[in-house]
Amino acid sequence: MTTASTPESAPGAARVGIVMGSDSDWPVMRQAAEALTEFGVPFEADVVSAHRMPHEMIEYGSRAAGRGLQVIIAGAGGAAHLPGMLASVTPLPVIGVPVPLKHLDGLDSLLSIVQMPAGVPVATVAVGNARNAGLLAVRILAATDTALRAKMAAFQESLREQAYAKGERLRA
Ligand code: RP5
Repeated sequence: MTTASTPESAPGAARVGIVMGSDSDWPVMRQAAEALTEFGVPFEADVVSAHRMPHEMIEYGSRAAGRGLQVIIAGAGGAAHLPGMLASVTPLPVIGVPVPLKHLDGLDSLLSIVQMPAGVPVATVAVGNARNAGLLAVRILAATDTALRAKMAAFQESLREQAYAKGERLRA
């Protein structure tokens, strides 16, 4: 089901599944793929629409853990039911990305994803911030992956150095 405009995968068996309701979400969702690529985390990317392909969506979520995926990143816009529905059929952590559409600035997407009932969590990032979804997936994996944790610590140090450099430019 991979679309022409999405990468099929990064090298290695996918640890993270990136899914989205439409290939029109890809310009936002590709930021998650880029973050995972930076950390060398293998992923797969696909279109799995909750409303247009409900049976495939349930199959994707039901089979994800058994196929070796460890985290799912799901993005959708508008009536964004994909992350929540996946979370209801998989024991894996699901990170939701509210994709902003033409109307309502993504508030509809955000509320559709974040307002989950108790017992079925979706870790929701800011509207359009798929990069943070990728970074959060890295952190989840890093909890049991010391090499990845070291990479994340180095990345965080680079953020600190960048912040210092900005301050130095102001003081100069
Ligand atoms: C949602 O509808 C998708 O996730 C996308 O954000 C939005 C529009 O989809 P297209 O009409 O562009 O395919 O389900």
